Amino acid sequence: MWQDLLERLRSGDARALARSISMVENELPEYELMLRNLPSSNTKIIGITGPPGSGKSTLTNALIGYMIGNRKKVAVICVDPSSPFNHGAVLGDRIRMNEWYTHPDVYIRSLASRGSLGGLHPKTIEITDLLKASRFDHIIVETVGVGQSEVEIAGLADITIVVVVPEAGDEVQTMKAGLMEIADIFVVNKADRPDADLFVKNLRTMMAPAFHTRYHEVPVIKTIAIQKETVKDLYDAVIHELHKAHSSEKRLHLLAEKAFWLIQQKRMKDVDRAKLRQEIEQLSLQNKFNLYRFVDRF
Ligand SMILES: Nc1nc2c(ncn2[C@@H]2O[C@H](COP(=O)(O)OP(=O)(O)OP(=O)(O)O)[C@@H](O)[C@H]2O)c(=O)[nH]1
Ligand SMILES: [Mg+2]
Repeated sequence: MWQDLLERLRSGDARALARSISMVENELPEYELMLRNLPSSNTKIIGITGPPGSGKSTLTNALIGYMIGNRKKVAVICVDPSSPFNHGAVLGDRIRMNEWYTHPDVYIRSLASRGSLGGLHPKTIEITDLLKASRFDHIIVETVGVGQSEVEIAGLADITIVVVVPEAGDEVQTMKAGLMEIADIFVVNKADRPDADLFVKNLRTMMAPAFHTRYHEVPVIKTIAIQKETVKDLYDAVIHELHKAHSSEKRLHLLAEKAFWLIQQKRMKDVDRAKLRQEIEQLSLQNKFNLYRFVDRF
């Protein structure tokens, strides 16, 4: 019964959470009923994105340590691009966050993304809402900043951390514009590399209010994720930005983004290219095809 499952989920039962997630993932009977009855929640979602290999999982691992140290319960979702290398990525995350997999206050789950072009798992919103209904203080969603996923994460997370690594001097200029726009916090990881300071300086100049349209300066934080203690500044910045993200303006913006996405999913549910092609072929054979009459019925 979904009522019973939901009740156990709300009390923080990890097995009920795992079951609810697979129910939603596989659209098992009653999953929609459960979603329709989720309580409202104030738990915030922290998005972490950035180029492949920039150290997102290592940073997340260190962040979990800080959060646990502050007696918080943490859930982490890792969205992996579903490519032939998928297993490698999942394995990578597992190794990187290895020490937390069995901790009672930590829940870690990997989800495959929609396709090789990136983008989030189709049920990411629903799954994070399940986490919000359970007893977590922090929810972290890690996505690789390729394709669409970084844009989508910004529409889902209350704050977005963009993780980059120092590159030779001028290359800051060539950073994907999309990543610049969505960052609430910039992390320059692998600061043990030479030129890290120069890179940070260039990035700060670029992020200064005069250079972009945002009303506040985006913090740029240097970390060496493999040395966990360097993550303290990041943790403090996260807490600071989470307080700022509490505004009703941001909340409404995110809810509208999520509603838009879910409506889009719902409307497009039965529309698929192969089926369209088949129907068009049928109509064409009968010499009845007109593109505009055809799309009218959707
Ligand atoms: N030198 C150095 N290496 C680091 C640092 N942080 C992470 N690494 C290494 O960089 C590699 C990639 O780290 P991950 O944490 O897996 O990076 P990721 O961004 O999660 O990678 P994907 O999820 O595959 O995109 C690993 O070998 C880490 O040990 C750092 O601060 N300095
Ligand atoms: Mg990773």
